[in-house]
Amino acid sequence: MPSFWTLVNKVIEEADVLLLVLDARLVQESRNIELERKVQDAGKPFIYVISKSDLAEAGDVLQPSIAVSSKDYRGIGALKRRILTLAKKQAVIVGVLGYPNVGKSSLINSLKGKGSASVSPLSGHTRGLQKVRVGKRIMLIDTPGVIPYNEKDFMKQSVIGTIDYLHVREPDVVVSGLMQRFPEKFEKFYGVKVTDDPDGVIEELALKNHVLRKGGKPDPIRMARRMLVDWQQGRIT
Ligand SMILES: Nc1nc2c(ncn2[C@@H]2O[C@H](COP(=O)(O)OP(=O)(O)OP(=O)(O)O)[C@@H](O)[C@H]2O)c(=O)[nH]1
Ligand SMILES: [Mg+2]
Repeated sequence: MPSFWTLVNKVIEEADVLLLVLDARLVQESRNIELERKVQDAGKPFIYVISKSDLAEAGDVLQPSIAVSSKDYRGIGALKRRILTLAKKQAVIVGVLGYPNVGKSSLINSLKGKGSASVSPLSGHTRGLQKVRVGKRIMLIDTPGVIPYNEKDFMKQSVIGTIDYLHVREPDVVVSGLMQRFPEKFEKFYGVKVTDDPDGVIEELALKNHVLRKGGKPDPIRMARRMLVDWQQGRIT
């Protein structure tokens, strides 16, 4: 299989408009500067599509952007109109780019109005390029998520779901970081007080939920992995 960047270059070349899909919960973290540079260098019109906007208010941070949700169809009609306005031609090819798991395939299905692109909570689901026609004028190209070379930031990838919950090695580190960043969300979802000792909070939850090791001690790693599932599947909002 060709490398991600080979596919991405091909899509950028072929497309008339590019959608850069970002996660509303972590807009800045889900940007990929290398990808944005390529799109800008190619001189192609693009839109930041802030996906999963049912899970968080992203605010008006990037231009040009539009907030959408594939769960409740928010912003989907408006996005379709924006694409057609930008294209200035009758038949438009639209490339859909972004990290694994940000919701690219789901977005394509919402634009089409029925399931055509395959979706999964595990990252790296879409392989190769998939073309999906929407109405008479729009052809969408679904892509696998872009993982930049030299990306060592496992925290960021775990939080976006680029590394899915099955593959995160240190879920306790990720969940501690998330709790410190979004204490209110975790307090509301789990009914605990998030203190400045996140490991203690994970242990408390492990005890409360009977996530135990042999001998009855709390199992924070297993508890943290469960919490990461809740986060990555969008239950903690
Ligand atoms: N709450 C919520 N969840 C979403 C939304 N869009 C996608 N998801 C969920 O996010 C996960 C990933 O969705 P996909 O559409 O497969 O993401 P992708 O970017 O195509 O992922 P890859 O093909 O792995 O690169 C799935 O569990 C979806 O149900 C949304 O608007 N709201
Ligand atoms: Mg996909």
